[in-house]
Amino acid sequence: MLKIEHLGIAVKNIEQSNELFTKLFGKAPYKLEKVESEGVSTSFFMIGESKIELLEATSPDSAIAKFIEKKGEGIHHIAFEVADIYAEMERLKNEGFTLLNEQPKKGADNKLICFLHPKSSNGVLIELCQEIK
Ligand code: CMX
Repeated sequence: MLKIEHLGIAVKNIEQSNELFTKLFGKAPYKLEKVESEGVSTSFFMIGESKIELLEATSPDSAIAKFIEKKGEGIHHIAFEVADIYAEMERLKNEGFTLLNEQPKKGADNKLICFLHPKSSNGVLIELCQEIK
């Protein structure tokens, strides 16, 4: 793994949270993007070299809706940038981690992504991501 690419935060209302986090960071999000396949509306803030992603559910069966219902708003996942997502998925599978998708999916912010089940990583939802070139 190369670095933490972003932290994902689940929010109930992304418009209100964009205002809140714009005040917190002193700058606006650089990108707003809906990812229909994941049932989320997202925004991305760049803080130095680090990114924060806010996620609001766009449907009641989205992972974010379920998360907020169960745990409330808060940190949802940690995403790590990898050089070769296929190789890293194979490596982690062989190490005993549970991959939530067998093939990389297209995620927000121009990335190929794969999630690891939080039950196989001490209760933390991990995302692998690789920039689509
Ligand atoms: N972090 C830590 N634990 C989590 C979690 C999260 N983000 N989401 C769910 N869990 C926990 C649940 O609380 C539950 O724990 P308990 O068994 O102790 O109650 C456990 O994981 C399993 O939950 P579940 O009810 O069996 O499964 P869910 O339907 O809640 O699904 C998960 C959980 C991780 C499999 C699902 O959310 C998933 O597939 N996530 C990957 C995709 C995703 O998160 N997409 C949205 C973001 C997209 C983007 O970044 O663009």
